[in-house]
Amino acid sequence: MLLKKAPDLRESDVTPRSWYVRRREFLQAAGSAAVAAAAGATAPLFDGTATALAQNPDAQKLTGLQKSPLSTDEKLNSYRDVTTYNNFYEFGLDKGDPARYAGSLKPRPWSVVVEGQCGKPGTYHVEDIMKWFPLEERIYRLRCVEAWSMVIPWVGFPLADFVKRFEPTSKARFVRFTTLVDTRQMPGQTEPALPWPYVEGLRMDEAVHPLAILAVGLYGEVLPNQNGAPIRLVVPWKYGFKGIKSIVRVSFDESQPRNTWQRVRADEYGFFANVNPAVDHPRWSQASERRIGEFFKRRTLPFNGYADQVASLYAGMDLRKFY
Ligand SMILES: Nc1nc2c(c(=O)[nH]1)N[C@H]1C(S)=C(S)[C@@H](COP(=O)(O)O)O[C@H]1N2
Ligand SMILES: [Mo]
Repeated sequence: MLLKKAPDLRESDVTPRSWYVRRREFLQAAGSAAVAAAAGATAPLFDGTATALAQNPDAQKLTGLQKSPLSTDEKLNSYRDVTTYNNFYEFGLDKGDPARYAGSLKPRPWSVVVEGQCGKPGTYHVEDIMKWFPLEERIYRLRCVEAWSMVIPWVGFPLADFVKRFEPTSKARFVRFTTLVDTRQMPGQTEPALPWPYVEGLRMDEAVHPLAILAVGLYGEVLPNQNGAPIRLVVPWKYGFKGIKSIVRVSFDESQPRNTWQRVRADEYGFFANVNPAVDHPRWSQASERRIGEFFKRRTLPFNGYADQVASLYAGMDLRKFY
């Protein structure tokens, strides 16, 4: 079966065996609400086509979207691929777990705390944030560190616009993002699969690069819970794990944050996480990738194909050392 990868291709093998042993208890802890939400996601994960759209009839549509010229024109992965093959360890380790169990997440009402080295700290409702900026559709490749990729039509706005609105001071050299911690809404957090909360960060010049966006939707609808509702980061030239989901805190920091995967295994996952076919993961090659829905592998491109736009951010840096 195409999507059954060798065990050495999993981020999850860094996690304690107890997770698997206690998985049954976890499923019980996930509760009936999550199980009910899973009812719509019991069909096979992957049907081998990238065309059949089966969007959620109850989802809120996002209208008046600008089409971004920064989009790729590659063939989209299907709505089903994008919403049933996920990494979101707060809901379990299997690719199908987020679609099955993320029904317990309550993405409205939702507020985001902005703090640190900036002129306008505060707490902001996500509905308000969505009105500050014109929403656009941005079609990007997502390249997971596990050597698979997808093409996803995100809806969002430039992270740069968000950052500038809070007037970061000259001391703000990094932007740190934090995911919700709530074991009721995110039952996977009862397990030590990762150190919670999930944390990610960008250097300020990366954060204000026009390719970096905050996404609030995909396929013209508000984000499904499993994709990081209500607001998540998308940085297309970096491995997918930089794309932190369900953000509750944005902090302007003086020093480089320790992101979650670096904390888990610093020898395998760095702060920069730029897609780089020339630097293998210690346990597998990064030279190629499998586009979900395709049989043959593709060559992985430096910076996930966005080198022309972003390579200059790293001029003079040894990308073997700063992986
Ligand atoms: N909070 C949180 N964010 C997360 C993750 C996670 O486990 N928790 N997984 C990351 C990884 S490894 C990937 S590849 C992308 C997957 O995003 P998608 O499921 O929307 O495709 O989310 C990233 N963001
Ligand atoms: Mo990933």
